[in-house]
Amino acid sequence: MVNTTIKTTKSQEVFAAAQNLMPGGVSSPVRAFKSVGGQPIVFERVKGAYIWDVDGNKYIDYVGTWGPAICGHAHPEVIAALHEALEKGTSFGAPSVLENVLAEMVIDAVPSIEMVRFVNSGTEACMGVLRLMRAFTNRDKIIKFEGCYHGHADTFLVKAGSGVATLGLPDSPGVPKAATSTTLTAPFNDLEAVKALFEENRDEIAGVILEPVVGNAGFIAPDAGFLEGLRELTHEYGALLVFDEVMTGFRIAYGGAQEKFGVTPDLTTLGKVIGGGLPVGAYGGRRDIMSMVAPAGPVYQAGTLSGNPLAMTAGIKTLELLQKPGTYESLEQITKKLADGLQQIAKETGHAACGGQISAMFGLFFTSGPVHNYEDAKKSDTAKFGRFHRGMLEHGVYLAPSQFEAGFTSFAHTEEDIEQTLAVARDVMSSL
Ligand code: HOZ
Repeated sequence: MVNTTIKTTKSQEVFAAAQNLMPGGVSSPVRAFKSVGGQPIVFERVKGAYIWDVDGNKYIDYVGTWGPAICGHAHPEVIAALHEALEKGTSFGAPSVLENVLAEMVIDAVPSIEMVRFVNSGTEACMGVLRLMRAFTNRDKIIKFEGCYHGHADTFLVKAGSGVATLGLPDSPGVPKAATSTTLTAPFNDLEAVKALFEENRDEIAGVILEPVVGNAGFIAPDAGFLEGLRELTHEYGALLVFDEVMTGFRIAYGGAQEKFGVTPDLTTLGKVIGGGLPVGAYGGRRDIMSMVAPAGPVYQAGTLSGNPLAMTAGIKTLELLQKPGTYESLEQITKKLADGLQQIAKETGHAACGGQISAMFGLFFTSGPVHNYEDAKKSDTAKFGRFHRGMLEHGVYLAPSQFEAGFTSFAHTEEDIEQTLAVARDVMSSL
């Protein structure tokens, strides 16, 4: 093996205590190791492409705090900007120049966005956009895709990905039937199924929401023509098209998946990268639709900490860093090396596997594939993924603890990090 097996005594002690204090010992279910076995490691600090646990072990990190850390953790320029902003206060609850700056950067970058509303998380962004799409169309039903995750608002907890898929939960107790009776679902990459739903529910569907590149059922790319087809269908049936780019925004390309694939939705949700590691979400889109949001219009949505100066500062600096020439080329190159390498090693060590990558987002399924949707993803050998995850962790590589999550790289990851990761993967896969 490339590295020695780690000791995680302190992590285990802290996590044991946490389980009496917080449900499952975590602040979000995806952080638990329920589907991969073992216990979460407890973090002490993060820097660049690395994390350190409370026992002093160092790991190469491919979770990147679930997406935001595209510049690497605690980038010195982000930290310096935050220090400066901190001196001016932690919360205003009032307009600031910083909001204008980040809003302009988002509007310039993301093709669909003419106006934007800042919130505090991806969940909030999707809740806001849901109300807006219903208000604008005066229709209640929506179409979402199996395995896509749009946060934990009631209406979206139907065949949801991420932690819901990882834990194999049925639709959540506590969600009133009325809240999900308007949620229609289709398999990802299946235009015929979407068309059938539109036919069966004529003039009732407000819009279609999707992750244009799925990250919450593992990494699943859109088939050629799928996004374009959704654009045509939504136009044909008078519905809105909404891209949930919480994961893909500023990651798949500076302008998100909509820039990469040349398909412009009506509305977009953002999060993760635009907060540079602080809590931020946003939704935006066509000016005529966004003008309905209060106080410009009647659609109510609010937030004490929305547009928070620290979060805006981290977001602005992160987007500035991403504008440096060559950033996305090098993210693509390094992530391709990793994703191709993992598939090749799986093949050479006799495992059925498939995967892929776009820019700084990647995945590996333990199934021969191809994986076009959540049903395909579920054919993965999740027990094998659990053993793979454990082996990688024990030798210094931190992957998302679920077969149904995408992996993330950053421009802090070096060729050497990738080579070390692949060397570990070869050893681990050889002994699976
Ligand atoms: N959306 C993320 C995972 N797919 C992470 C957010 C969470 O903690 O659920």
